[in-house]
Amino acid sequence: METTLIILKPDAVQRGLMGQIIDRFERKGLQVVGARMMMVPEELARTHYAEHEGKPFFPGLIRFVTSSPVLLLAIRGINAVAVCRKLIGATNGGKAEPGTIRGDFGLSGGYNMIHGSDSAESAQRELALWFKPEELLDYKLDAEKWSYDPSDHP
Ligand code: IDP
Ligand code: MG
Repeated sequence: METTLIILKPDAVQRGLMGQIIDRFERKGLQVVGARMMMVPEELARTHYAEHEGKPFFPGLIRFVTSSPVLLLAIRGINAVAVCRKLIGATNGGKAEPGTIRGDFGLSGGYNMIHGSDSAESAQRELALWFKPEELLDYKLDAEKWSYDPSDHP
């Protein structure tokens, strides 16, 4: 089991897409183990996106993610990091495949609605950055026995 960090960015919240996006994860069979809305402090945004510091879009990205509330989600499942990235689709909504979240709901390169950790290491770093340990809940999802074959489990 893997847990990944998802952030519904200000455009998703403002466009009223939170429910539809969460639905994509739930209907896939993934488990929501943490959720919180917040205004993002600039320092936290800079730390989260540190790998992009110095790129031309960086100042606009920081302005964007700090401009209005975001919804943080921690999503758990087998291979959750890769599964979520696949559900999210390519960075630019205009190029993302139909059927993905970005491909179905957006057109923009920057205002692309959602962040998902890109590796298991990023997920660990980012979950620690955004959530307190006690905010990540360990609970049994009863439907899980119908979402996974016993042989799916490592
Ligand atoms: P990702 O979110 O698909 O992992 P990254 O390359 O890690 O994409 O970029 C982080 C975020 O920075 C993107 O989700 C997007 O909001 C923004 N971004 C990336 N590239 C551009 C760009 O070329 N123009 C404007 N914003 C960008
Ligand atoms: Mg990225």
